[in-house]
Amino acid sequence: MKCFKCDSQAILRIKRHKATLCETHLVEHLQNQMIKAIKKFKMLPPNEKVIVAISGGKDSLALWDMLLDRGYKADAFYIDLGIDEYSKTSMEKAQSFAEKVSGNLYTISLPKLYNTGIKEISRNNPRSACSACGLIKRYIMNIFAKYGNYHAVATGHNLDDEASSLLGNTLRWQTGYLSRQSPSMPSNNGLAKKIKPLCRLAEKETAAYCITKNIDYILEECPMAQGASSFDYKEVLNNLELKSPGTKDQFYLDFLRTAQPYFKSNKQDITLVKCPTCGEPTSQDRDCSFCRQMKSNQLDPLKVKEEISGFFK
Ligand code: Q46
Ligand code: ZN
Ligand code: ZN
Repeated sequence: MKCFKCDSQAILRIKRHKATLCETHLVEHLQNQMIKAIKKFKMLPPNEKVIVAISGGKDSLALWDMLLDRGYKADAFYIDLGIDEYSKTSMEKAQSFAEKVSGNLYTISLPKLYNTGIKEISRNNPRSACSACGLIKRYIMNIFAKYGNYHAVATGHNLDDEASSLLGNTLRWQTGYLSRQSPSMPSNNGLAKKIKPLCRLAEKETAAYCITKNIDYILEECPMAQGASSFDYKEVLNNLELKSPGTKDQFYLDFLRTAQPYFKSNKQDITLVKCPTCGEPTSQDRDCSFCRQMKSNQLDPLKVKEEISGFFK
C-alpha cells in the first residue's frame, strides 16, 4: 500500500478521508485536520496563548505536540489525582514529554496539597468519583486560564470521545448537554474558553500519531473509568464505522451543523454569580460545587487557587 501523496510505504489508511498515508504525510494530514478544526470553530487566534490539560495519555500529548509543531504558544498542566500507580505512571509520561519538547508544564497535585487523592475526596459525592473528578478538573482549568492569562484551555477529546458522548446525550435526550456540547465553548462570566482541537481525529489516529512521532504515553485507562457507558457507546459506533466509514464523522459534525442550533435556540441562559468562598463563578446562590466538595471533606478549597496563582507570580 503506497502513500496517496508520495511513493513511500503507507502506514495507515483513513477510509473516511479516502487516504493512505506514509509517516511524513500522516503527521501532516493529522495536524492539518487539527488546524481545520481550530479555524472552523474559531478556537484560537495564532498569536494567543493556550494551555493544554494533559493526562499523560495519547490524545493530550499528541495535542500538545501538534500545537507546538504548528507554532502555537502552548503550555500545559497536569493534575496528579493521587490514583495509585496510574497517577505515578501518567505523571512520569507527562513530565518526560514536557522535557523532550522543552515545554512549560505546571503540575498540581491533590496528594501534595491535601494529603489525599480523588478516591477519598469523592467518597461522599452522591454521584460518582468521575463526577467529583470532573468538577475538580473543570475548576482547575478555569483557574489556570485566569491566572496564566490564557486565551483558552485545550483538551485532548477526539472524535470518538465526542461522538460517544453525543450518542449518550441523545439516548437520554439530555437537551441541556446537547445545547452545550461544542468543540469551542466561549468564555463566559469568568469561565474560561474551552476548546477541543482534536475533534476531527479518531482515537486510532492519535495513537498512530504518537507512535510515528515517538511519543511515549500511558496505555492504561484510569482505573476509575471501569464500566463507564462511554466504552459501550464507542463499541457501537466502531461497529457502525466498520460497516460504513465516516459514520462517526457524520454523526458528530452534522449534529453540530444541523441539529444543535435547534437545541441552542431552546436554551435558557444561566446567570452566574460569585461563590461566597472562592469568588469563582457559580450558577447557584451558595458555595460553588468545588468548594462544597472540598469542604465536605474538611479540606480548604482556597489552596488550589493559592497554588496556581503562585505559578504565575
Ligand atoms: S480521570 Fe477522573 Fe477520568 Fe479517572 S476518575 Fe473518572 S473522570 S476516569 S477522564
Ligand atoms: Zn507520503
Ligand atoms: Zn467556590
